[in-house]
Amino acid sequence: MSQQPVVKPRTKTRAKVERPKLWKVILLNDDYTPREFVVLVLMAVFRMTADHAYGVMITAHQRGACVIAVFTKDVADTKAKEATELGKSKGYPLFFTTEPEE
Ligand code: TYC
Repeated sequence: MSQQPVVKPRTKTRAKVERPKLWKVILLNDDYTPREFVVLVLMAVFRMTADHAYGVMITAHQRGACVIAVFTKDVADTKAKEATELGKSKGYPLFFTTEPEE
């Protein structure tokens, strides 16, 4: 008796679970907002330690911008807006923006 290859149809399907796209929150440098204020905003809105906030602030100050963290779009937009508003409330041009991660 000759052997036949057993060919099983693959009928199993696997649900595709896509991860939500993440968005970067970016801090932009400006010439007017005091460094200490930037640090306070980073600590308040992004729950950073003083050291981490200082590092992020100084990076933005020296390079023009610094990626702060990634979140889902809603959270990134809300935090960027909240942080920008804090600066605005004191008359500072402090600005946070968001962009999608590649
Ligand atoms: N460049 C500002 C100054 O010299 C400080 C500053 C740092 C402002 C980072 C914004 O994202 C910023 N007072």
